[in-house]
Amino acid sequence: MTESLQAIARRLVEPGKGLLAADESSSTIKKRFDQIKLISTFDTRRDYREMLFRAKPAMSAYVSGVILYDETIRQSAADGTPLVELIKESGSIPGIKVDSGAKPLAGFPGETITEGLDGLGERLSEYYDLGARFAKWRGVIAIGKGLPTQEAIYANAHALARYAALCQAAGIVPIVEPEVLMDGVESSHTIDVCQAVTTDTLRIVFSELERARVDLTGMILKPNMVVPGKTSGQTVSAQEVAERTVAMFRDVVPASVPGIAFLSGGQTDEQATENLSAINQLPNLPWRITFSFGRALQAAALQAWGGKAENVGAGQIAFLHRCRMNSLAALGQWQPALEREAA
Ligand code: 5MM
Repeated sequence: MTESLQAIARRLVEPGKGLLAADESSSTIKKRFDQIKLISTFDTRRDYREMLFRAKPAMSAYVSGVILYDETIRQSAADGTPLVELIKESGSIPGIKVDSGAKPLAGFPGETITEGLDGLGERLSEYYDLGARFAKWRGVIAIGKGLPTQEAIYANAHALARYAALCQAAGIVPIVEPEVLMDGVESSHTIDVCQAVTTDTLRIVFSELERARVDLTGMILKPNMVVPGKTSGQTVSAQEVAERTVAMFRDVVPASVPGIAFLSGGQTDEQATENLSAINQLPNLPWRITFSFGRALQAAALQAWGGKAENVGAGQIAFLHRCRMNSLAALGQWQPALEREAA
C-alpha cells in the first residue's frame, strides 16, 4: 500500500528521532575529506557512508531518515548490498537531494538561485523507484550590505515552492530548506538581523508554497535557527536562541506543518544540540521540532574514522553519541553533563 505524504512526514519527525543529512555533493564531501587528508573517490565516499549507515544502534534508535546524494542512492556497500537497503533495514527512510546547487543570481552580486527544476518530475519518479520517499532542496540566502534583496528571496522561495509541488505530485515528501547563512557575504551581523531576515524569508516561502498549492500537512520545513553571524562576537544563550526562534515560527510557520527539522549551519556540535534542546523545552509547540544535521552529526565520526578501516567502530561510536545527544535534544532532555560523561 502506498504510504500517504502525511504518514511519511510524521514518521520523519517521530519523537526522539531526526534526520541525517548525508547529501554532500562531490565538491563538499571533498572539502570534508580534506580535513582528514583522505582523497575523495567513488570508493572512499562509499566506505564513509557505509560506515554511517551500518551503525545499526544509532540508525535504528535515532535516525528517522537519511538524505542522500545522487551518487549514493545508486551505490552499493562493499559486499554488494545497496546502501538504500542498509538504510531501510535499520527502519530509516531514504531521501534524496534533488537540487543541483546554488548558482550566481544574474544581476545580483553575492546572491544565488538554486537550480534543478528542469526535468525534475521525471527525476523524482526515478528516485521513487530507487526507494526515496522524501526529497530535499536548499535555497541559500546571504546576509551582507544591502543583502538579501527581496528579488533573491522571492526567486528562491518560488523555486522551493515549485520543487515542493512536483515532489508531492510524485508521492514524495518535500523538505523545504531556506537557509539564511551564518557566514554569507558577511558574517558579522547580529542576532536581530538574522531574526529579521529569517522571518522575512520564511514568510515569503510560505506565501509561495500556498500560491503553488503545496499541501502543508505533507512537507517538512528545514530552517536555520536564529543565531548571530559567525564573526559577530555576540554571545547569546541557548534560551535566547530558543525564544527568538520559536517566536518567529509562531509568527510565520502555519501550525498545519507537521515538522521542523533544523540544519546546523556551522554551529559547533554542542551548540546545535544545546539550542535544539532549549527550543524543545518551550511550552505548547504545535510542530514536532528535531534535527536534520549534516556537520553537527558527522564531524566527530569523520574525525574518529580518519579514513581507516580499523577505525570504523570508533567512527560508529562517535556517530552514535551525537545521534543520542540530538535525540535527547529533540525531546528537550539534553544535559551538558551527558557530553562530559561520554568524554
Ligand atoms: C550536507 O550538506 C548539504 C549541502 O550539500 P551541498 O552544499 O554539497 O549541496 C546541506 O544542504 C545540508 O543538508 C544542510 O545544510 C544541513 O547541513 P548542516 O551541516 O548545515 O547541518
